[in-house]
Amino acid sequence: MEIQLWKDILNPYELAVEELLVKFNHLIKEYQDRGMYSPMEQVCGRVKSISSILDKAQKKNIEVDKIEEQLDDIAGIRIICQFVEDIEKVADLIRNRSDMQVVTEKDYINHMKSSGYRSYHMIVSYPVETFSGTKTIRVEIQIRTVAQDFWATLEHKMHYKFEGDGPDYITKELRECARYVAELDERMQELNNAIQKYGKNLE
Ligand code: 0O2
Repeated sequence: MEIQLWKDILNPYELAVEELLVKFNHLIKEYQDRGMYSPMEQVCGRVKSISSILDKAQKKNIEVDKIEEQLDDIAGIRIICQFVEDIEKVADLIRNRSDMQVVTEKDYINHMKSSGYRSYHMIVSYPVETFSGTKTIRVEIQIRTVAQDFWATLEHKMHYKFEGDGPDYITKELRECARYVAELDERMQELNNAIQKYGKNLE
């Protein structure tokens, strides 16, 4: 496919990522301005590179002209939370927005992947105003804790380094670390709840 054609395809996805970053970051600011705790700690986003779109399409047997129709994560937003309970709050916040429509949800928080990966995924449809009119595209939103993100970043690095076929001892060690991450998240959540309760009792 010609470069100009790729540019035309990816433009709306770039716009969607830019807009959603502004919107979610503004929301975080609104929480801060009101002196409230924000369930979102940090937001980042990206548009998949052409080479990784083609790689994924090949892996999933998707024809090039069906990529837009069948690939859900050309545009991706990642929302990082402090605590596990924040994840559901953020998912709810997204479900209640009028500027996007939830298409599917995947709960890898309660249903951890065999790799040890934990995250909450939502595919939303989102309209953008482009040169050639309104275009509604799909965006993948990944919601996870700081600790889950730390783990996923390292595992992703390993996955790419060894093209999905990492040494057994590293894969095993990563699974072990995923268990520690889950335990850490749970204990930090309990600690936070205890701190909140103690604060309320003092009041
Ligand atoms: P990248 O480079 O991050 O974009 P499916 O819906 O099952 O047919 P798909 O689209 O792979 O197939 O869905 P899934 O499993 O929800 O994964 C979507 C994205 O979640 C992945 O995109 C990763 O970003 C992340 N992810 C899923 N599983 C893992 C995992 O085991 N480890 C890590 N680190 N990330 C994971 P890409 O395109 O695979 O990668």
